[in-house]
Amino acid sequence: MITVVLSLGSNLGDREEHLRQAVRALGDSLLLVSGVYETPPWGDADQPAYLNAVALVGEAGRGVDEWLSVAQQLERDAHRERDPSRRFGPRTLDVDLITATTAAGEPVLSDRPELILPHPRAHLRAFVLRPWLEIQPYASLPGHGWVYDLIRAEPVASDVLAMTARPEISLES
Ligand code: PH2
Ligand code: MG
Ligand code: MG
Repeated sequence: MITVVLSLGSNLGDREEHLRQAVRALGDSLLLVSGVYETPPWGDADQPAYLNAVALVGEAGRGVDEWLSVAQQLERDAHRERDPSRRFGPRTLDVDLITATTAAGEPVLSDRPELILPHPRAHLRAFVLRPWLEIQPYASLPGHGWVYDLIRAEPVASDVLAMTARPEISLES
């Protein structure tokens, strides 16, 4: 079974409910889910703060392309509207594939434009790395090293300090 690390983010509407709905829809394929963090917008400062979390998922027979379809369906279910002029703009729900790993522990790599794995900006994003570390303390990002080291290097380290854990929000049902 291929396992996939998914990043979940929301900064429009009922952010908590968008994350909760997505996790609920993952059903039995949900293996682990992190806590929720309030995070300042990254990449495009002119938008509301995000709630972010990370999930580890896997389902027998499901490859990375099927997981990309699942992610896009979850976004559609949250009525995500795409603004082509704002690549890093606000959204009801964003579900990104961060890494995928085979049963033998090998990373699944992809450089097709519709699906780049590992995610090309994951190593720069505290809102991905911090919750990921929580559920997989020994995770590494292929090409970049241990997540534990990545979150201690600038500029990510400063961004981690600007995030707030929201322990009162639980995505586990
Ligand atoms: N997603 C973006 C752009 N900026 N900033 C934060 N804090 N969290 C996100 O999930 C996020 C972002 C586009 O994918
Ligand atoms: Mg994204
Ligand atoms: Mg996305």
